[in-house]
Amino acid sequence: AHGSIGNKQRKFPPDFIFGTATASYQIEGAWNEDGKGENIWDYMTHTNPTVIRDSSNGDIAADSYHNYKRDVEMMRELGLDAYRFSLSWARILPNGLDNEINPAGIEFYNNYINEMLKYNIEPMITLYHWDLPQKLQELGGLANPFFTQWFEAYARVVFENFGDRVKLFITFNEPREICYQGYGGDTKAPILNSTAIGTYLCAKNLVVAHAKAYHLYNKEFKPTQKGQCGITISVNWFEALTDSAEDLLAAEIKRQGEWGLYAHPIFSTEGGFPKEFSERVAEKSAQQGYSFSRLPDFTEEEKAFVRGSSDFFGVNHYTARLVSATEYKDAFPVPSHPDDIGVGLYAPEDWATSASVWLALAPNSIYNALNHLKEKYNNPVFYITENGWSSSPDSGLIDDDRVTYYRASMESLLDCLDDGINLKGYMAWSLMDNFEWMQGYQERFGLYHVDFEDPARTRTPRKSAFVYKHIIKHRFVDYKYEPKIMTMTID
Ligand code: GBH
Repeated sequence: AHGSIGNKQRKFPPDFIFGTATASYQIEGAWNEDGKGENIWDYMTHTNPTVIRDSSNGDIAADSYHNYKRDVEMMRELGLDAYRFSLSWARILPNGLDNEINPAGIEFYNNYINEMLKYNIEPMITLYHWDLPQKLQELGGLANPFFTQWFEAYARVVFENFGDRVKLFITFNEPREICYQGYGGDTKAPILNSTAIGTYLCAKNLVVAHAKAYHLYNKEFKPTQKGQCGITISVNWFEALTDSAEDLLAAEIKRQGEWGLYAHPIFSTEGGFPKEFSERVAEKSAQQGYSFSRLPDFTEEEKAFVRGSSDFFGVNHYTARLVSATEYKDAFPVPSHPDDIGVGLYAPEDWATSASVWLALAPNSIYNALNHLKEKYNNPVFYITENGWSSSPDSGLIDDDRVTYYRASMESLLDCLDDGINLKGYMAWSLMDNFEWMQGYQERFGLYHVDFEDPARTRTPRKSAFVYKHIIKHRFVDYKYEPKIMTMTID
């Protein structure tokens, strides 16, 4: 279905929203300025710097706190319809709770939002993109059931202050990365390494916290503010390596354990955690000598509260893997979340590779993932809230591999639209190079290059920025377009 069909050039409808995405800790810097409190990334990178590949941190990052007008100028250069960014919880509530609100934090986000609105760029706000106030982590963070109350209180402050102008809210970015990597593992703050238990406590509390924020918005704010509130889940595509019954089941279990844990309670008609995966964890827990399943239950009341609690399904999609019941399996520790899933993963060698070990260009994988979600969850409204490609720090401005990746993504989006998938918009990750979590500044995802040696953090458009701009403006993928003199203008 790729390219033009006959003479008919496939086009994006005029109301399809194109944007870019970023996250507070990855771009803002100003980690202790104007009353901001400490968060778990400040704490981890300061007390344990070597967990980051280049021992760096987000103290300054792209310094968007001081460069926000330049950020908005870049959005205008690209001709974006929307911009997705996240709020630093501890910049707004330094201790995490709502008894103390930091006016400078509110003012910063007001300035950022107002600058976008001046140029008709629609802000899309993520409330939580991984930077929990450290004070709340000391109380257990997302493993504490009271987290749901803390998050609801924070959400109220956000809706009250910004909801008059912001109409698209995302509660959480990527529950799986928060719970599996941060609480289960040691590849995100707070590096808790509680794989068999922490992962699942976090999963339960996170979806309930999401639902609390959703219902709060729905009851108290939506009637006057008239916006939408959703969640963003990382949904890479997992397909069976062969057609054997074992591999087909392995792929389904992988999908359930990977994203179904978060999507099923919210988007399915029956609610709760996915069935086969829940049974598997219950069985293993019993074999392992636990008197309870390591995966917590929902009460019927909780199930009903969480079910349907989202106006849209935000999807972060980057890549795919083939799944096998028997091949390519690592030696998983027992008990652990990977052992609960218990499958092997494989990326074919002819998939182009990026600067990130996990990120390969898989054929038409946006379509494959969304088509699956459409069938499973009755075609909700979708946004692709992240999608992008990494290069090495010295790879320069001519990023042909990123151009290839984005063009492939565009074709996949058009396949989604052709097929009646309810897809409303697409956010490229990322507007600019930023602090890439455990990889520090060693992997770059930006449409704009950022010079991290330069105190001004100068931003320069890459070739991919011109190509993306051309797509947004002309609403189709023009393979003949070749930016030669890369001078950016605001059209
Ligand atoms: C997104 O996660 C994040 O939302 C964003 O902040 C981030 O900058 C962007 O991706 C690019 O990474 O190193 O083998 O342990 C995407 C999903 C899942 C990608 C975990 C990195 C680490 C795999 N992420 N994965 S590994």
